[in-house]
Amino acid sequence: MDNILVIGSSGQIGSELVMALRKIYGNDHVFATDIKQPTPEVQETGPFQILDVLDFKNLLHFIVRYKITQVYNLAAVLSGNAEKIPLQAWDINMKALMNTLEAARQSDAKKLFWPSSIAVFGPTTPRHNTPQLTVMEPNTVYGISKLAGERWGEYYHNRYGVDFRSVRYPGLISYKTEPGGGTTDYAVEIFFEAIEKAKYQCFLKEDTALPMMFMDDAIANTIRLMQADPKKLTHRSAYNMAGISFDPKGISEAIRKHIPEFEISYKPDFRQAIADSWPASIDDSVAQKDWGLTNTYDLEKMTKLMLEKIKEMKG
Ligand code: AKB
Repeated sequence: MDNILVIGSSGQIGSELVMALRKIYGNDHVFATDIKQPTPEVQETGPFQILDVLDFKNLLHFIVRYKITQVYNLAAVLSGNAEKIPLQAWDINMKALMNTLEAARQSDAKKLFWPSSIAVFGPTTPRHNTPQLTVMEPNTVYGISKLAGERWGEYYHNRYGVDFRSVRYPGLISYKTEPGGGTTDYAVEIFFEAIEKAKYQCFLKEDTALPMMFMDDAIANTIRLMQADPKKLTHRSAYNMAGISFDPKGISEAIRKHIPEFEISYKPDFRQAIADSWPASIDDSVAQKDWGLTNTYDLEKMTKLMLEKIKEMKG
């Protein structure tokens, strides 16, 4: 029987991943942890504990005490925030990863998921349909930490047999918990503001296309990768994950089909340069072939659901 530890369970991915894992593995077998309070759903359905992944002794103690066999480590400072505090962001992102890699090496929690990002690519990477293996020269703090993390994950796999698995997440779109400090956050904010104010001022230019994915697909694919036969995994750094590709103009037109009076304006800030260094679209055929990555939401389907759910939530 697997016991699963989710680190960063109060964040945008963690709060939904915990619920999906509890459905599969049972409430009592999925331990949610974070330095922030959880969502009511996470709190009410199973174990939650405050745990700082930067504290190695406590982390290892937790893993041994609760006989953890799998870890999902989602703790990270995202791209926009990392540019404001470069050295701290580097320390936090790297230490959080290294602590879980070391804990995996020293315990039975050998299976480790850690999210990489499209931020591992940079301005010299082919921008369209970016291949799995290509030039990688990220020029953001977050991207540099993600690329270094991928290399460390593969190293711990090859050297110590840690069952490290990772994907390069595109921007993730969800309505339950808002993201914090990323460059793709606009694609979540826009839905909330469309409903609340029927207008949105975007911090990226209208034609800045980026790869994105609806959270349900991201969660299903993450669990699919973790359940995949290890013999089928040809990459132990991180797999490209494409989802759908759109720009602010495209998403605003999709919203206008439901809210005709919706207006968008553009005021690019420092995050424009980050977005400009990232791919506009990604090729994830290797992940499709190795472990069956699938995407079920297109822009229209996602827009309709996001607007319905946010309206419901706002009552
Ligand atoms: C960010 O914008 O920083 C993240 C990411 C693409 O990794 N959403």
